[in-house]
Amino acid sequence: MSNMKKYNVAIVGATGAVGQKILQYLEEKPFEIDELRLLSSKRSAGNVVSFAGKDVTVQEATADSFENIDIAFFSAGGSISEKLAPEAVKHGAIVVDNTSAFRMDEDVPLIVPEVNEDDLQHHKGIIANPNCSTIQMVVALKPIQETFGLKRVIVSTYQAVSGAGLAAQEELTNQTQQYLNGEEMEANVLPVGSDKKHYPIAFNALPQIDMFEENGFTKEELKMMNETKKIMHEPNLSIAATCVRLPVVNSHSESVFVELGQDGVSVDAFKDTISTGEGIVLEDDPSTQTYPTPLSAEEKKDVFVGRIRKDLDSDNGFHLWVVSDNLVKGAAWNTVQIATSLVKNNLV
Ligand code: NAP
Ligand code: 12T
Repeated sequence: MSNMKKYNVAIVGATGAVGQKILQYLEEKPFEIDELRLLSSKRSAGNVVSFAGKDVTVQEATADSFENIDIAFFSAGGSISEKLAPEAVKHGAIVVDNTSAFRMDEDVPLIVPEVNEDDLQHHKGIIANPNCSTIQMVVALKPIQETFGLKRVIVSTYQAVSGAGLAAQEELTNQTQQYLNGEEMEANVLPVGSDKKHYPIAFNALPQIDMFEENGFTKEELKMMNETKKIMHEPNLSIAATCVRLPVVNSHSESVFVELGQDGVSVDAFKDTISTGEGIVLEDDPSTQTYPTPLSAEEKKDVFVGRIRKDLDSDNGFHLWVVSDNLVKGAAWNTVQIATSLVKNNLV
């Protein structure tokens, strides 16, 4: 990289599922780091984490944690971002926020670099990383939008427990063990830690991710719908989502139905367009049973697409299956890509 300036970086939520992955991608040196400040709650303060061969002691995140920081990654939940991101900005840092706190604010760019990198130009200190399920879908939709136009999207998700944090991952492991031992499964975290009821996720499927809203959709579903319109600059797109949690550890899968802006597109033309999309790997061959799965996508940075079919009744309708690692492209890798783009374009 030509720009050899070194940056001071903070990670709020460094000990969490997403924070640990951000560390992993920063170790690949997308840009030069001078100081790295790892922040968490009181609980993990004092823990020692190794980064690029050096020990770094985790500190409690407070309003004063951001002195001299250039880039601050936030991944500790929405309420912590609401409280501390403005403090980081006051100290001159640029915030890349992984929570839903600021995503729909008009002043906050909501960025997937393959789709709308240019929206970074008018940032005011806070940049939002979209929801994991939104990110992988818009990467797949981008080449379709550009080549054929988009009229309507209907998506159903098959989401991994890792999206709900380390506690949810542990809950799946424990319940699986309990079930196999013939014991009663204990449920305390999913579908939503703070909601009234909890259901087992092991050997199950839960049609609730995040809280319900008055209109019957969950917040996760509404995030997918609203964030997609904002990122793709398609305020009038018809879009509906159903979000379901499965007993899968990592990687979200999505069954997506799209209606194109034109009729008569062939399957071959549609596949060609998908295969040229940035950040997309086409894995699609029924004759060899080739299609992406959560396990095949794990730890990879790309969005994988397969099962492309033309609808049998609607001449502008196509079906596709979209899989990506929700902690990688869905969270940590996308935030590191955003920071790298800020550095590259002298926006820090
Ligand atoms: P996690 O594994 O539960 O980790 C939570 C992290 O936040 C830990 O580092 C924890 O520190 C820290 N934390 C908790 N309370 C804190 C406080 N009061 N002050 C400072 N730090 C605190 O969760 P995760 O899966 O990494 O997710 C973290 C957040 O990222 C989520 O709440 C969500 O907002 C966001 N997220 C976004 C996406 C996406 O779609 N892009 C995906 C997943 C998560 P301790 O070790 O001290 O507890
Ligand atoms: N409820 O960043 O539970 O908006 O999988 C990401 C993942 C919210 C978010 C999950 C969630 C977000 C989940």
